[in-house]
Amino acid sequence: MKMGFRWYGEGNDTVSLDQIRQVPGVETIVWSLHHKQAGEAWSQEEIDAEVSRITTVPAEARERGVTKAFDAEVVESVNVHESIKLGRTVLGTSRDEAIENYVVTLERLARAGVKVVTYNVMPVFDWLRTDLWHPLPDGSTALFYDQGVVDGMDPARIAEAVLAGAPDLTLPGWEPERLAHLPELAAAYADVDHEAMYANYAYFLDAVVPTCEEHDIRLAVHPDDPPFDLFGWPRIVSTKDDLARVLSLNDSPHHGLALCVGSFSANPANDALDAVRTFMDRIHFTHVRNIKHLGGGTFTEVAHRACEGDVDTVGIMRAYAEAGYTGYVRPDHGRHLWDENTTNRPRPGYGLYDRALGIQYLLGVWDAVRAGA
Ligand code: DNO
Ligand code: MN
Repeated sequence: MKMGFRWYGEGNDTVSLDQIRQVPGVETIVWSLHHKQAGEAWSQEEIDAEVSRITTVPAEARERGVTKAFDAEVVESVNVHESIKLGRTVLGTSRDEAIENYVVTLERLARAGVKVVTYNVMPVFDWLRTDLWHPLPDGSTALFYDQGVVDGMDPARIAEAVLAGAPDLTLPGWEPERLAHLPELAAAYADVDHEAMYANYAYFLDAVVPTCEEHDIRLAVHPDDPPFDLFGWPRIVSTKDDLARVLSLNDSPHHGLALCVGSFSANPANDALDAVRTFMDRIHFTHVRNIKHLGGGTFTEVAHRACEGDVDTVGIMRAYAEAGYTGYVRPDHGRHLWDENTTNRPRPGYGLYDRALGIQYLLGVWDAVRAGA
């Protein structure tokens, strides 16, 4: 297993590589070119520059005795253009053009030493929360999902409000640029059901997996977050049956999962530990974090420790350790601690402290099991 830490890049993240270097156990920086739009090909120059930023130990650190560099083996994410999910031309891009650029990007990433590429196939939006700074009783804040708020949400009206300049409504994946396209996307999704989504996804896999095999780079799909349909748009990576079907779309071991146990557990009917055990040999990357159900579909993110929430993070790490898992893991989101939400305002879920604590907890379980305790 290799422990990773997501980093949004120089000037784009409140956390620095030097700070991450002080978190024991981190080997892999999970990165992306966050300015790239879905459907665009990434240039070799930009890829190489970012990889070298991550993998070079600065001179001061070398002088202090740092010998081991981070690797840049995991990318999260190369986003899949809506035309691919819809199986038709949308926003001026055909799916074949978008796929061609995806293939080129994979080849270039492989050339730079990347081993795993994460993505998701959620329609229109990535993960959804209703409060990014929800206060917890201990004074920290966490990402929070209130089903009641979502039930009353009309994306079309939110799009209008955000485009008219209401910044408070901007959630992850709800950037004004994307919301500007909402009417066109909503109309396109009106004709696409779950079956069509699976067929379009299979078409994509057939087109990209041969490149993955040739260049030995593995694809890892992140489950839907939350794992159920939203706003009437079809989600197809939500349940255990979905994961099995997704994997059966293409038998190549280069097509696998970025099993996010926090996202998956947001549906109380899902059993993340069971999914880890079932799909172990196709899990290339995993996010281990905890959430707590509050009833009626509402949940909050909590600390990584198993007893803090409803995800059996101990059982999950033990399952990975017992299987001798050789893939990548990261703590995913954390709470915002010690006033970091008011002082340096990290990206929601991506502060320094709680992810560092989470890593120590996860590695503690891993080390104990591996030591035969
Ligand atoms: C949520 C996060 C996601 C993830 C993307 C992968 O749990 O891990 O934002 O990065 O969905 O494409
Ligand atoms: Mn995740």
